[in-house]
Amino acid sequence: QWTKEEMLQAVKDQMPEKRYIHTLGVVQAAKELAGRYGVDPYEAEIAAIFHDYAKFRDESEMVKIIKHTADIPNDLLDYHKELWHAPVGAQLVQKEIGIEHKDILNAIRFHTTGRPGMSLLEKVVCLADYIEPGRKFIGLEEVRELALKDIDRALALALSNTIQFLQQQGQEVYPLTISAYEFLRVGLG
Ligand code: DGI
Ligand code: FE
Ligand code: FE
Ligand code: FE
Repeated sequence: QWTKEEMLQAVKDQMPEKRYIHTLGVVQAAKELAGRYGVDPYEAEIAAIFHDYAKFRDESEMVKIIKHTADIPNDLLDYHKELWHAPVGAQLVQKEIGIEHKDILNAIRFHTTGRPGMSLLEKVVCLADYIEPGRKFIGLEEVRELALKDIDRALALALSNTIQFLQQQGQEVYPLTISAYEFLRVGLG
């Protein structure tokens, strides 16, 4: 139904130029990871295009959507606003763009926190968001190198870096972020 150009334009309309450039970086990184790990490159691309779709929606609209959407936990409202755009984005991409593909919607929904038992597509989008070419985090080069060899180790390190960073900032870490990390770590043995 939608061409790639139309999807990109729909996203571009939602955000400032800087965030759109980030989105293009995530698309590139997600396609590379998809190729490496045998994920459908088309699904990875669509999820990456839309992953930050709701990033600049009004706070009040996001609150409304979280309250009214049965499968978005309301406890998110007790945590940092930065967490809201991921599940709200999945909901809006379904309603406004018409995407019904569950795995794509989950990749958008969990791109910020991760979750235990992530699908490969979810991992690709979450990791791509962290390693895209425009990012500058401490320890990012190590995650980029790991991403070439072992997606689980790379994602575990990315989540661990994020958790450490938030704790250093005195910010509360959402329990799902912790359990996503724990789940991956147990899997690594
Ligand atoms: O939307 P992006 O900036 O591309 O990246 P993102 O969706 O991964 O993360 C947005 C922000 O959310 C980022 O600054 C880190 C923060 N974040 C991730 N997990 C948690 C979190 N913030 C809190 N307070 N708690 C978390 O568990
Ligand atoms: Fe995001
Ligand atoms: Fe709810
Ligand atoms: Fe992002």
